Amino acid sequence: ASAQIGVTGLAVMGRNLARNFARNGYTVALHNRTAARTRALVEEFGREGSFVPCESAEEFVAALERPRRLMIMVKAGDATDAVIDEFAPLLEPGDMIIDGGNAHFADTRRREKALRERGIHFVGTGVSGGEEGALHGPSIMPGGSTESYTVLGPMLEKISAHVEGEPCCTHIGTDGAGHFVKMVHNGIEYADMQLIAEAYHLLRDVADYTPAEIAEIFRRWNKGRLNSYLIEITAEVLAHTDPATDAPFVDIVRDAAEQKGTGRWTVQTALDLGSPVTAIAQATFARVASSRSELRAAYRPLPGGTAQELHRHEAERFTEQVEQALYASKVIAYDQGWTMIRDGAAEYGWDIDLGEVAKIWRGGCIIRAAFLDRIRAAHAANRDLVSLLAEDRFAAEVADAQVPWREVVAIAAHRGIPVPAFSASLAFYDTLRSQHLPAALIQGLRDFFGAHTYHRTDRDGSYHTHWAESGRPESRTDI
Ligand code: 2AM
Repeated sequence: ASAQIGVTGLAVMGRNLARNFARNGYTVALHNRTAARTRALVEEFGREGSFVPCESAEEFVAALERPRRLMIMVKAGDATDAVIDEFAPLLEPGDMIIDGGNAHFADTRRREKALRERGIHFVGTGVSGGEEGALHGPSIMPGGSTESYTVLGPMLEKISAHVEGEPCCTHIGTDGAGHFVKMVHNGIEYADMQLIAEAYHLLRDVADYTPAEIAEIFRRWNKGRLNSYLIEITAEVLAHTDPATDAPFVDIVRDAAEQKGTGRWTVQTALDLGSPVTAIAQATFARVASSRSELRAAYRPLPGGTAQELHRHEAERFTEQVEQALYASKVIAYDQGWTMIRDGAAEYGWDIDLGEVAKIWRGGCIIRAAFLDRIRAAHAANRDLVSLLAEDRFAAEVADAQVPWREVVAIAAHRGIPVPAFSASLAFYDTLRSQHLPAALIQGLRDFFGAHTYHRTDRDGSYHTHWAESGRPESRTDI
């Protein structure tokens, strides 16, 4: 036994993580259902470090130092269960199975419980950053026991991305906490991308800029408070021309967005938790709607808004307004994500440090961004922070942005340009800001048709009004 870690499942993510461990000086046992992949890795990259290629499961397990650390990098779902079933009988109490795939956190909770009963640590781990991240340093979100993190943490921290010397890896919480947080990361990613896409749509259709000009605008924004990986690559994609046609790349791509499902999981889970992740939900639905060609065909003949030409100086002013709207919406979307993490932690009993989540997303992952530093600082300064908008600086920024934000959403409505995530974020801001919400009327309607009762502003207790008879309220707590 000579390997500190073993990786089974050597498709691109597993292969790159295995190489990352090896490049960081660890001896890595390699295994794959189809042995050809194992051999290919060693042939191509064997010189990068110390690998122990293994053909059989027994050989693989025997190659691992104790406590064994066995990382599974197979397709999420049934394959993960199949591989666990294959390896668990070969392991001993104290050994660790690390699932670095994109598992649903509920599956991770189930697997962790089953393996814990056999004395095996199951560490469901979010890994973000795609192929490049896996190789050069991803953001890593391990769940599982604290005990497992003591052994595994230093290795994961070593191969993770680093920002200002700090690793983008921390113990998130027990059992499924890591995969839960990874899921919310992806939900936030959906919202961020949708907001960026809406900003592009507005600059293109209202300000009449070309994709190349908009690329320049994003480049400029990337030097300011919006500085982030997604803004950076937006500029690159918009600046790209299709070599086959010389057309802007964005114009030759079909406008039907796809998804692998983590955004959908986030929204489904948010409904169960009662977490109002409206920007993430709108982003997810916007992708779905863009792909419903039969519905788009039915709606296409319908009238839209009215267009007015903008003068150049107006276009420049509008661009600044869009930056404000984008920033404010982004703060809301991220805040909703953090609320959901807090809700998940409360529901499942995870002790999640919300500032640490921001810390480990500063590098390696898709939503890495300068402003995560400030989210981290806000949560670190106040561990009971309910919302980013309860922090002075974020509150001031969003307050400063609110007039242009409203103008941008109004212009979009006038023009008939869909901005579901911008407007959902603004509506969320106004909902939570309002002194009075029409929820009072909803309660009245519920009481009318279903005797569902309501609470009064002037007295404690539950009340039901005798709508058909006296119209008098009757206390339901008294009876
Ligand atoms: P393969 O190379 O033998 O197909 C991504 O699909 C990775 O998961 C691949 O390494 C693949 O192995 C592995 N994989 C998928 N389903 C699997 C299963 N049921 N058992 C073992 N490995 C599996």
